[in-house]
Amino acid sequence: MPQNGIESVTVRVPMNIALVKYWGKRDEKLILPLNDSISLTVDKLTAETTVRMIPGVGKNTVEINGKQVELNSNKRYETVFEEALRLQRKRKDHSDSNGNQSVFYHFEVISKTNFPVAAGLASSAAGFAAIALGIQRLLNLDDVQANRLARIGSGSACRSMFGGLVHWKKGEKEDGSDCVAVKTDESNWTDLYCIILVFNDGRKKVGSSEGMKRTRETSTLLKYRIESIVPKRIEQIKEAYSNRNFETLAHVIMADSNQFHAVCLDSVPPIRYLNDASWQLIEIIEKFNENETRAAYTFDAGPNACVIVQKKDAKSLIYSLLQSIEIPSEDLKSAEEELKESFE
Ligand code: 2P0
Repeated sequence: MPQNGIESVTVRVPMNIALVKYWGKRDEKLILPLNDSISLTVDKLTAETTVRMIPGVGKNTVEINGKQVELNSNKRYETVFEEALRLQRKRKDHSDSNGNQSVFYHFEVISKTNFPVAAGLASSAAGFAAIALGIQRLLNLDDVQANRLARIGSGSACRSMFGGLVHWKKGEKEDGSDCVAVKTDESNWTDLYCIILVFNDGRKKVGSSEGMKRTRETSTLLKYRIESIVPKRIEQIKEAYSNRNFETLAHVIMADSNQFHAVCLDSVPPIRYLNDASWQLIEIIEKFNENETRAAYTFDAGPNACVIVQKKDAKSLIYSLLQSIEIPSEDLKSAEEELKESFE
């Protein structure tokens, strides 16, 4: 142990964007959600992560984009490492790659994301999914164990491990054994693009965990959303995705983003994640969709937008965006040239 003499692995894991949002936990320790959620994997935004499992007692360390994470104020990492060691101890073989018996290990994680961390872009999802996948390889864990490991790091991380459209089922059991993420459609809809607009790459004022707790404790709309809205929307997304019905997919995505922000506003004190730029983007998309629904916006716990569009409409959407933000003509020209290269 670690298995196969491997003590260090590097994995690259993508982020995911929720189409029907997860918001609210029924168990904060096990990270069990109040509702199912469903997400699309964004292949090009990744966390490349090296996980080392080092024999002997020592301090765990996590570095993200060149900065050490303060593990005392970020307990989730220790929770994941402790759970990994618990799983390892359950195995019969406790010897390391040299055949030495050892039950003590510590972890070193070095992660690099190619997108802003903690700006409502689900960076923690890709990060914890990468750690879980790394530990899975080191310890030969099964997929359910790895999924749980990702989830107790960050709930939405369990949706980043499969690619394509992923359904995170809340489950019913108290121990969380039926709370798992599954890939729902074997064939990926490959010409869906996700265009990310970063309006603010700073840390958000109300973190997701705190926001979810506040909403669960104070919102009167949340219960209605969970019981009467989410289950239908999950089915609508699955059906629209498998039928490649973009119009229905887009309507459900936008409605659910709006409802998620509505329950945030319905919390006490209210939580406001969208800013003026986010609202401007919503208006641009409404206009772009005037004659035919060709794009869908969705916002997580921050002002940055993710716009989902089919490949055939991506270029015209970007032109509409560039024109709407009135940038100087030379910049527009160079942006157009870059675009040509990206889409041809
Ligand atoms: C989601 N979000 O479904 C929702 C939509 C943000 C808005 O999952 O406390 O970082 O680690 O379980 O996963 C962000 O919350 O929260 C999130 P924890 P997480 O993607």
